[in-house]
Amino acid sequence: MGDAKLTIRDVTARAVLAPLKQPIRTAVGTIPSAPLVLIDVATEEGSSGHSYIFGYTAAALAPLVRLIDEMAPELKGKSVAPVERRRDFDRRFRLLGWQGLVGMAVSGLDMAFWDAVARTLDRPLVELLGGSPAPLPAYDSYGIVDPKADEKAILASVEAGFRAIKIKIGDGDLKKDLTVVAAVRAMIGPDVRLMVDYNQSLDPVEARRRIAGLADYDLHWVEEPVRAEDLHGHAQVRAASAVPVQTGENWWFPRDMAKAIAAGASDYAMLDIMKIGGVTGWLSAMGQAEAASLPVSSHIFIEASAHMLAVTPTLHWLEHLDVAGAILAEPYQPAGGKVTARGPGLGLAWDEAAVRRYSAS
Ligand code: SMN
Ligand code: MG
Repeated sequence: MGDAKLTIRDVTARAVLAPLKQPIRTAVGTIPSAPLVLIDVATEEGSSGHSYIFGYTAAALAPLVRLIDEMAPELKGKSVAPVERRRDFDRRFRLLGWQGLVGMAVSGLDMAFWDAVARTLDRPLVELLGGSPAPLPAYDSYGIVDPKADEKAILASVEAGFRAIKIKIGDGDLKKDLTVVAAVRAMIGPDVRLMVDYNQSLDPVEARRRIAGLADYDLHWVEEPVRAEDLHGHAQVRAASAVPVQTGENWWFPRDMAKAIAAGASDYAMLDIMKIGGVTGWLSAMGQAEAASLPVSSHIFIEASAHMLAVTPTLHWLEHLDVAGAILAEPYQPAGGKVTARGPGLGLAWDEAAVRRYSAS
C-alpha cells in the first residue's frame, strides 16, 4: 500500500447560524438557532476532512473562527496525524489552558483530522477504530416542553420508534416540574424511558427536594441537577437520589472526567465530543468509563457520536438532538429510534447553498 501520509495544505473555518427544528429551551436560557463553526481541512494529496463545533452562543462564533484562522498557519505542511497534532496543541496552549474556546477549536480540528484520514481510505471512521456501523439506541431529546403544544411531536417520536424521551425542566418551581413530568409520563406510557435535564439550574438542597418530589415517575436519569463544575454537589445529590444522576456534557477533556469519577459525581457519563477533546479525547474518556463501569451516552453531535458510541465498551444512549441538519447535504436520519454511523469519515458533507444562506461570518 502506498504511503498513506497526509499533509495539511489549508485549514478554513466558517461560522453559520443553522436553523433548529425547535429552539433549545433550557432552565438557564434558550438557544434559538445553532451557532456552528464548520472546519474544513484540505491536504496536499487532494483529500479533505470536515467537522463542526457548537458555539452555544452566536457571540462565540467570530472569536472561534479567528482562533482557528490564527492556528492554521502553524498547521500547514504538517501531517494530518491527529494524535501528533494534539501533542503540538498541548504544548502550544499549555500556559493558556484548554477550557473554553481553545479546547473547542482543538477538538474541532481533531475531528476534522480523523475525518480526513478515514475519508482518504474511503471508510467510515468507526471502521478505522475497530468497529462497524450499527444501529445505536437513541433517545429523542426535547427542550422545555409544553405538554399540550408538544404532545403531537412527543407521540410522533414514540411512534417513530424512540424508546426514550428526554425533556428539560427546572424553568419554574417543583409544582411546574411535576405538572410537566406527569403529563409526559402519561403521554408516553410506562414502557418508554423518561429522562429529565435541569441544565445546572438548582442548588444541591433544592435538587434533592425536586428529585424526591418526582419519585413517582420512574425517571431514567436526572441530568446536571447542579452546576457542572460542582462535583461535590453532584455527589451529594447522587448519594440522596433514587434516580441515577447523569452528567458529563461539560467535562473539558479526559482530565475533567477523571476528577468527576474520583468525586463520585455521576452514575453515568455523557460525553460531548467537542468538550471531551474530539475523537482522540473520546477514545481516552471511553477507557475511563469502562474502568469505572460508567454507561456512556453522547451529547448532541449526532454524526460523530454515532461513530464513537459504536466502539464505546459501555454504550448507553445516543442523544438525538439535531443541531447541524439544516446545513448538511444529507442529515443523519434516525430509523426505528436508532441512529447508525455513516461514512466516509464522519459522514458529513455541507449543503453549500445552506451554508451561504445561514452564514454568520
Ligand atoms: C443541551 C444544552 C445546550 C445545547 C444543547 C443541548 C442539553 C442536552 O444540556 O443535554 O441536550
Ligand atoms: Mg444536558
